[in-house]
Amino acid sequence: MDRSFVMIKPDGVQRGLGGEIISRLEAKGLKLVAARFEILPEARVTEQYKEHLAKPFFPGLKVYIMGGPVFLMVWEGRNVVSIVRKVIGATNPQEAMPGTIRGDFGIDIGRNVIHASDSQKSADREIAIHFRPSELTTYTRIDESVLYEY
Ligand code: D4T
Repeated sequence: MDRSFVMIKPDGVQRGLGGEIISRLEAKGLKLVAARFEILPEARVTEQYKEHLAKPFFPGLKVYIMGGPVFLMVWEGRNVVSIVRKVIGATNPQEAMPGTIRGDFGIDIGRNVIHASDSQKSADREIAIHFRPSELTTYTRIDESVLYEY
């Protein structure tokens, strides 16, 4: 089964959106297999946002991401990476469609509530940054036999 890395950012945590976000992913049929609530250390923020280190928005992004606790999760399901990207919506909440998490709950691009991996390669890389393999649980959700056609 495929896996994706999802992070409720500090603004999402502070605004009390954690339960709503988890509910949406659970209701979709995705399975939570790992989670941790913490303030990220600088080294993991730098690793997570490696591709953006030279961008003008990076210093502000780092201060914001380290400014409070985040909720790190690994979700599992068939095609989970592309499903979660659709559920969270466009990076800029002003362009994100209503019905998506960013479309419903955000306004500024620098406070876009949630992160999710944008490809399977990114997902594998990001999961490995934040979780040890032993932290990823394996279990069968009781509704799996009716969720999937085959
Ligand atoms: P993340 O990684 O947070 O899920 O966002 P996306 O994958 O949807 O978008 P991204 O990598 O292009 O941007 C990473 C992160 O940087 C913030 N950001 C981005 C910002 O503050 N200003 C900007 O101009 C851009 C492009 C928001 C998300």
